[in-house]
This record gives sequence, C-alpha cells and structure tokens, in this order.
Amino acid sequence: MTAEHPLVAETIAAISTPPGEGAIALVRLSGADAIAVADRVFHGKQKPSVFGSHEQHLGEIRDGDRIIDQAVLSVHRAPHSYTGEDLVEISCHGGVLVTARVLESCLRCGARAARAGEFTERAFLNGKMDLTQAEAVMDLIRAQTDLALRSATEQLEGRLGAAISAIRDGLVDLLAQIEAAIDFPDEDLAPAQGEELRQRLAAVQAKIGDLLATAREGRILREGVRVVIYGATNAGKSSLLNRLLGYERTIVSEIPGTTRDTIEEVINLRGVPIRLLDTAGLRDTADELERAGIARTERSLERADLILHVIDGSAPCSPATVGRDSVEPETRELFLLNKSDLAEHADWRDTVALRISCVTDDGLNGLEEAILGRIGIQHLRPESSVAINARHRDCLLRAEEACARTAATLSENYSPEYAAVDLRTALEAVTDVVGAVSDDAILDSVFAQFCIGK
Ligand SMILES: Nc1nc2c(ncn2[C@@H]2O[C@H](COP(=O)(O)OP(=O)(O)OP(=O)(O)O)[C@@H](O)[C@H]2O)c(=O)[nH]1
Ligand SMILES: [Mg+2]
Repeated sequence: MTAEHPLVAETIAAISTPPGEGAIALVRLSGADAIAVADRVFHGKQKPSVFGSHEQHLGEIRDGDRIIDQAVLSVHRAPHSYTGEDLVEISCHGGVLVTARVLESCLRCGARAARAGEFTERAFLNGKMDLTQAEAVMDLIRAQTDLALRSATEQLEGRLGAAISAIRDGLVDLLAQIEAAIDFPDEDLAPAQGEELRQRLAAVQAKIGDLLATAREGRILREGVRVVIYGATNAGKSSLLNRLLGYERTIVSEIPGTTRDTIEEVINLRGVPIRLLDTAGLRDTADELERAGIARTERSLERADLILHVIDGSAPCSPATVGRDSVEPETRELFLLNKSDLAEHADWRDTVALRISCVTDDGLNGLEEAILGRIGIQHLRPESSVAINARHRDCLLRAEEACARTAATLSENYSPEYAAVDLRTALEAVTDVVGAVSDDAILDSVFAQFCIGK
C-alpha cells in the first residue's frame, strides 16, 4: 500500500474546525513525524513524545521564541488513531489568526498542508475503514435531517460493507465451483450442478438488486428531493414557499410577475430533505427580465422530482390562471387550488385537486402528506437504513450486467470459462464499492469532496 502511495509517509497538518471565531479550534497532524513536529512546537512540562497515548496535556505553542497560544495537546499513537498513523491533536483558542499561526508553526516544523479529505483517505489506506465508511463520514457531516444522519451512521458502522461482503462471498463461492469444473475438464458440469449454480447466482443477483433498489432513497437522503413550485403569476407560489418554510423568505404581492428568479430553500419534511424551488410565474410578457425568469422556470421543471402546480381557485380556469393550455396534470405533478379562503370559482367544481390556503394554512398538512406520498417516501423507514450513493450504483450496475452474462452462459451450457470471466468482472465491480480500488482517480474523486482537515 505504501509503495503505491508514497505520500502516506509525509506528515500532514490542517485546521479541522470550521473557519471563524469559536471557543476552541483543532489543529491536527498525522504521519510518521507527527509527534516529532509536536515536540518542536509544543512546550510544556514534558515533550509530546513521552506522553501516553490519548492523554491531554496543557502547554504553549511556540514559533521559535514567540509564544503563539496556550493549548491542550494529545498524542494518538499508531495504529490506535483515526488515520491509523501517529496523530496529534492541538486544541488552541478559536481565533482565525491564532489557529492560522499554530498551523503555520506546524508547517515550519516539518509538516505539510493536508489536502481535502486527506485524513480520512489515510484512514482508508491504512485499513481503518472501507471506502463506504469513508464516504459515510462525509454523508454524516452533510446530513440535513435525522433520517439522513441515521443512514450515514449505519453506513459508517459498516452495514453497507457487510451487505457487500455477503455478495462477494457468494460470487467467490460460485467462482470456486466453476473453476473446479474448468480444472477437471473431463467432468462436464452435471445438469444438477448447473442448476445449483444458477440458483446460487440468482440469489446473488437478488442481493445486488436489493441494494440497487436503495439508490433512489440514497439520492434523496443525500441531495434532497427537488420540488418545483410552478404556475401562473399571482397564483400564490411565493406565498406557498413562505408557508412551508415558516418565514417570509420571498416577496409576495398582488402585482403579477413579482418573482423574477428561481429561489431555492431546503425544508425538512418528516426527515426528508426537500429542496423547494419558487419560480417566476408564467404569463405572456414583453418584459425581457421576466421572460428570462420564465425560461429558468421551464428549465427547473426538467430536473424536478415533483411539481407543485399552484392555481388560483378563486379565478376561472383559463390559460392565464393555470399557466398553460392543458389542465391535465402530468405524472410528476400535483394540482393545488390555492386561496380556498375565498369562494371557489365554479370552473373547479369537479376538479380533483388539493384545496389549500396560504392565508389560513388550510390544507397544508394534507399537502405535506401528499408530497411524501407522491415521492414514494414510504420506503424511507428509519430501519431501512442502507442507501447507496451514485458511485456504489455504478459499481453495482456493472456487477449486475456481468452476473446477467454469467447467467446466460450457464443456462446455455457454454464453456464454464466464459462464466468464470464474467464472474470475475462481477467480483471486481462489487469489490470496488468497498474500495479495494486500484484506481487513484476514483479515490481522488471521493476524497476531494471532503473538507480540509477531515
Ligand atoms: N386570499 C388569498 N390570497 C392569497 C393566497 N395566497 C396568496 N394570496 C395573494 O395572492 C397574491 C399573489 O401571491 P404571490 O405569492 O406573490 O403569488 P406568486 O404566484 O408568487 O406570483 P408571481 O411571483 O407574480 O408569479 C398576493 O397578494 C397574496 O397575498 C391565499 O391562499 N388566499
Ligand atoms: Mg412569486
């Protein structure tokens, strides 16, 4: 591992807390010289090199003769540290300048600045965690709702890794049997044996399918659901955004064409992160700015998971009040007849739609239910916590394809060599999920998404 990744030997340093003022900030060092660097910058009763592992010691951080700060330092000796290497944590005062100076003196004394995600990357390279766990660290930091947090925690504990291991074991078993058949060419695959292999392969395929089925949940938990509020001018779109957010985020007025740009805010709907997009109302207009806004509205529809089509229910049904000619909702669309506090126009008498009011909040609970129902979020139970990300999905799709080829070879009684080649491809693809990844580009793309100091 170290031969492939010579940089691992270098000692890295970074400020691990967010920039800004705080009571405390944390500067971390990791690598073979981490403790030696600590010996140079830290001055207390004893040198860090004689500290017991994980003990906290008070002292001064100095740059030459100059005292920079009073700090608490702890040494975490390899392999019992986050990175698996010697790791030093310096808790200093949380001023922007103070922390920068502490980091600088570490850099002057032999460390180099860490890249984004490099501490976690080292934890992965040193076998402290698999790639799914490293990714879970990032999911955990970014989680915006309890459900997302719980899913990240489960992944960090290795639930996904365990599911992947089970699939790998199944594939390795199959491969062993098929290779045995290749090694003894006189003994053709007996029909019964072929049948058994097919069944075992089907079981593995089912497990891969189960994981792939969680991709949508995974995307929702990590990125949120894109819900676009859409409709004619003055229907009450911005009012609805404000009601769902719980504060007056956008300007509401009786002047048509108030909203000119798309406005995005995230809400937490019973654990599901929802990215709500308020858009410019649709109407024919000569105003160039407004037209540019309407073009943005159209574009946002292309990427919407769900469209909340707001209609003024107190006005007649016409292209001017609906925002378009058709009054047939499309599949991703929920019709909302707004302004139910006013008398409903007779045109809507037989229309099946949710009635809401952004003035009295009438119908808004029902709307929340309807949104969750429409995005099929019933699958997002707290206990169904494994939810794969886009990278896992790519790997598993490759595995799924290779398994399908294997199944075809087996059922057509082709030479077992073919089946073995495809099974090996499947095995490699599944292994890539947990990251026996030999491809540095993949590792770089995973860890570059982290913050510096993690
Ligand atoms: N009575 C009543 N008035 C409402 C309701 N919702 C919105 N309004 C009023 O309708 C007008 C338009 O509301 P907005 O939220 O600005 O409408 P919009 O769809 O964002 O309009 P544009 O940004 O111009 O496209 C305002 O005067 C609101 O106070 C409602 O439920 N009942
Ligand atoms: Mg508006």
